Amino acid sequence: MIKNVATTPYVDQKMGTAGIRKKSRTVMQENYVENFIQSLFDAIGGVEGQTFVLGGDGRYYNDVAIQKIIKIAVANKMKKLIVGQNGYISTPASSKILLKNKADGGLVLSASHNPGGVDGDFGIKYAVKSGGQCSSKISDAIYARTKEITSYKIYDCENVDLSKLGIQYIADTEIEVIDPITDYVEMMQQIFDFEAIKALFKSGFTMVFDAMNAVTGPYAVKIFEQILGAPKGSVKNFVPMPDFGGLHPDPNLIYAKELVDLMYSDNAPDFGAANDGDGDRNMILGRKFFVTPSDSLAILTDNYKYIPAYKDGIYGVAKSAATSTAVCRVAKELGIDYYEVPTGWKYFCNLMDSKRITFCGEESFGTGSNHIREKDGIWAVLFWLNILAATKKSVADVVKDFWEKYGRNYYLRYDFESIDNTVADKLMVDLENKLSTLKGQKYGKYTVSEAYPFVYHDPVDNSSTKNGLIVCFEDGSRIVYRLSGTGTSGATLRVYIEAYEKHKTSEDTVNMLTPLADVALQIAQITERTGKIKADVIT
Ligand code: VG1
Ligand code: CO
Repeated sequence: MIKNVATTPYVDQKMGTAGIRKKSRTVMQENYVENFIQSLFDAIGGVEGQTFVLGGDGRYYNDVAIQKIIKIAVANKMKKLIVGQNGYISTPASSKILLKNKADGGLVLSASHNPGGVDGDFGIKYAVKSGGQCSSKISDAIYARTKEITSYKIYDCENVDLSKLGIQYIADTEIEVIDPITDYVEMMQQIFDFEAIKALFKSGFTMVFDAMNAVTGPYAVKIFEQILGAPKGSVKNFVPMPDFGGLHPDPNLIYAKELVDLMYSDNAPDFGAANDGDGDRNMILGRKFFVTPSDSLAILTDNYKYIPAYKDGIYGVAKSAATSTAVCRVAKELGIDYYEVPTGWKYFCNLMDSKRITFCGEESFGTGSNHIREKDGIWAVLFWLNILAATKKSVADVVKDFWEKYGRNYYLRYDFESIDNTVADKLMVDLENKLSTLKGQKYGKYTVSEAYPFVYHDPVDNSSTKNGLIVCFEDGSRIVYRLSGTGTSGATLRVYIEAYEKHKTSEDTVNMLTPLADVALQIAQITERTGKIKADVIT
């Protein structure tokens, strides 16, 4: 019943920042998923005798793609597949399940924070034994294989019933359908002080968690309402839907509008949070108060002692280069190491494996720790709840006290979307060539102190990765330019702007950063080259 099916290569199956990410209609083309999965299996030397974890965020085509993957895995003689019930697993839960079962690999069917639906996006993330997404070396090998594939193997059988928990066999492959929530919840209970958070809710504390009709809904209902005692109804949009109910499941001030409006109204609860499509991103809000992800990472680090799992001490911390330098100040104060890596969670994994870091984060609403090898949305929310329970402070007071101690890094990301790829590439090449001439240049009150391409040397595997261009100014402000690696149409230029103030900590962020944003446009000639006079999205 193993069929060998002849196929022709697709030339665009290259992974970006986090797996392969395409328009749904692209992925729905004949043999598209089949080619990619067979190429992946080939490139890693086959999967005979191996165990994989498999699931997704439930977006459109999750149900079709998962059946194809199961049948290809069976035909390739995989020993065991651990599949989330109904095909669902959040990205952080998948990493946990992979590590717990010592599986060889994991596949998460998700385009993360990108919209879903037939006209939305689809994607596949591939994790290796260590629980984190594969290195560029492996993704390059997979890409090379996709360009030469001529056939794939698939097992000819009925679709597998993924609704019932338990074990079934297809040929010699064991398919175990698991509840994807249990292990994850247990892990959270081991990390945080659930009793303290329960007491907080008992005292009348209120929260709203917006699952954005995506994968974390059932995890959040279980943890926040059923276990911790948040009032029923605290978790909104908790039923995962294939098109996320039309929402763009990106937890930021723009796309999590319903939550943001509530948190800025007079009926705001004490605490608000949201996760993205696959549950690895988080947004944290207080009453009429927004916590930037960069500050969040720094604040969690500064408050590690309140968390049972970390109270005895932490290793270092890491951030992506584009993330603000707030956490670096905390690391210096705590006397721990800090690292700056390229954008993409995979770059943190070697640092975690080698016990160099405990916490890490990205400006793009991602925070996490060495409990798994992915960023973790619910973990970040629980960390905040634990801090609030321990300190009895409001979110705003926690953040303001932090600024008081360390000063404030005003921070925004400006995205210029759907730029012609050639124009975007040329902009970056020309800008890179210009960097060496920028030192000492004055732009209004800003003088360039240094400008360089960001190159990361991994201290563990000695690999080098170039990602983004950095311009620093004498007053400590920074601009970082890079092209997105998760988009599905044209290029997105991301410009990250940061200004540090030791004492002026209660200004308006946009007012503080607009002059520097104008400088950023000028240095890279963004308007001249793209025709855009301002960013499409500012977060
Ligand atoms: C974006 C973010 C990056 C994040 C990546 C995956 O990448 O900027 O910080 O790691 O998405 O996030 P890019 O290349 O578009 O800037 V997700 O939630 O896919 O797993
Ligand atoms: Co995500």
